[in-house]
Amino acid sequence: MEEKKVISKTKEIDVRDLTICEATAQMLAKARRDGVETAFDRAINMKACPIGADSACCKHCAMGPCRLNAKDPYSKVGVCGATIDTIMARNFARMVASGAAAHTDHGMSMLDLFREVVNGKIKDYRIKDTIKLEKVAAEIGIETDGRETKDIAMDLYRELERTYTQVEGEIPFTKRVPEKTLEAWRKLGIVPRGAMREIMELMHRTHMGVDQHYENITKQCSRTALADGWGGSMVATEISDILFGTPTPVAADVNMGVLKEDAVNIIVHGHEPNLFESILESVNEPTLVQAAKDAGASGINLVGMCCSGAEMLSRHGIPHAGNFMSTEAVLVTGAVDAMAVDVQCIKQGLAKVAECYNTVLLTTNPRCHIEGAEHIELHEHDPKSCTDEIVIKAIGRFKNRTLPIEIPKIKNTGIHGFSHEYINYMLGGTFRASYTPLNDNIINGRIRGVAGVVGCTNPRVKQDYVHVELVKELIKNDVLVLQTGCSQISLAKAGLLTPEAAHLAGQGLKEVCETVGMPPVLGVGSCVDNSRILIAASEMVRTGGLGNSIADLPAAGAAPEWMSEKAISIGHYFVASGVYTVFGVTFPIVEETKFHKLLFGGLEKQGLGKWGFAPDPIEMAHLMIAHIDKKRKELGIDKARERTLVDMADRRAMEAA
Ligand code: BF8
Ligand code: SF4
Repeated sequence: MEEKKVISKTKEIDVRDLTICEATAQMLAKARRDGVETAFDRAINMKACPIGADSACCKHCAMGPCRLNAKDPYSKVGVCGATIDTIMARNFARMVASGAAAHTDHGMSMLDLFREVVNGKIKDYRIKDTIKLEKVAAEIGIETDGRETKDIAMDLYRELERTYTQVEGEIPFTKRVPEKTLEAWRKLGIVPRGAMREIMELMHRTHMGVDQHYENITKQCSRTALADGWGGSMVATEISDILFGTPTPVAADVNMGVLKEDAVNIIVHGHEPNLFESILESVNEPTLVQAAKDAGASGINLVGMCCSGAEMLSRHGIPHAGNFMSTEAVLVTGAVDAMAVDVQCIKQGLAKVAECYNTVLLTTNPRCHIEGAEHIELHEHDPKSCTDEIVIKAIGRFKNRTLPIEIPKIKNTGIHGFSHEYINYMLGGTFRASYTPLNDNIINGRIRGVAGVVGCTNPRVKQDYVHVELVKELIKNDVLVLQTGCSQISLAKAGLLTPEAAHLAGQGLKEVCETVGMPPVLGVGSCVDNSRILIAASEMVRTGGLGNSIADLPAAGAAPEWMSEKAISIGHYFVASGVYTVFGVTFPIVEETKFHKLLFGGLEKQGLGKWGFAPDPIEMAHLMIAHIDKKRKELGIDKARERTLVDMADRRAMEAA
């Protein structure tokens, strides 16, 4: 009885109130007709716990769990005496620890693979980008002149391993951090030693009865988050580029219309590029292509989702079917013959939906098994045995398709793959690749500032809506937007990752986009590729004219529809790097507490950035723009913008006359 009531309540809500993604809405409507439940339904039926939402509870020991009163936060303490600030800081720190662990473990897997490729034990992958290999090696002080690639690569491996295992000292990529930023970290004692050590220490300090000063906990929190951004995530990005190629702009299709009714459709969803790279070889294997044809298919159609999808989109122009909140909906098409997953952001609910539509759901990574899904492990020494098997299973499912298929006929073409190297080249030209033109256009005011808009989609808000409205408002106000992860896919579906979208930008940004032929919104890749934004920010500081630290830049960040602990870790490493970072949806904190004041203001006074929160996209945009304007004023370049915009208006008026 209870269950019936619950389902009818879900049905009252129009699918168009759940998402602005037309394809997802169409599939949610079909799911309802088919009696299939998704995370959207569960989010409606499961009210978020209000105490947890405020982070006002603790279950770190068996004297509790303890609940404090968010309305009167200082009226109570936990059984051990822990205050609201201690409890919130510990909870927040553990989100950072988990998010940082996810990125750094992913990075370490890439580094393991790199080592085995370099020493010749793995033969299915190879070093694809030797130029990048040498560049990264040189940047962290490895001699490259006249040396064999293999020797440079082995030294690079040994050096980068310190990112994880080093117990004392500073992680290698701190060499990329602008001096003044690094100085602030050193003063605060938050330069990461090694990720393993930082995460371990953070878990220790948040244990019952250890660190009970929110400021001290926050320090270790920053140190751990920095070990993610300038450590694990950066290693994942750089090693993936070295092994699989550095992205350059490529036109590619996004949305569910990339599925083909007459082909064997395989989706890869997850985060590590190795599974996807190998399956790309498998789907081109002549014997497997023939097997698909023998089964009556026109061919094999490989598409991506979420972050591994975003990496393949950037590197190879592989089509992308959608972001996090579309992973169940895409199965409702009935057209997906197999979905192969590895790690992170893989909803357990996929197993049930896959079962309803006879889709083969396969896990491939030893870290991630799902009850009800078949596990075929990917061994990097012989990856093809796993990926060939996935293709064979998909062909088998194609042959036995019995259910009707409905594929939303929506496809959006956009340009993806703006690595930090390419941004450099695009703006500076082949012979004088540099960030100078970007800085010049910021200084003269055509570009007001730069924003990173990143992160998840979350069924607690209308899918894609906050991302799209936020980005539109930013570019309208001449803010150049860099994007990663699920957010990039939201905007790609909205058609903003095209040079033509320049007409939505303000006059100044529009002029720059039209001159260079670039979109006002640049897709830079997956979530670990947020490290590219850090590198771009450092380059901007180094190029000159925009201050001495990342905190001086007219820049801001946002994750408007975030949901994961990884997003919190990313948010915090941006904040610790000096960036004003605004989150939407909800924030795990009680406002006006000491911990809240520290995150939302105190850290900035220490030379770092600060957190912000606004669920409304327009309000969020204007918080970011106000910050950018404040930075322009501090840099003394606020007047230049007014002059430039007046100049442009004059010129336009003259042209029109
Ligand atoms: O790392 S944006 S929903 S897929 S956590 Fe996950 Fe969020 Fe998507 Fe990639 Ni990032
Ligand atoms: Fe309660 Fe303290 Fe135990 Fe947390 S650590 S559950 S606040 S007694």
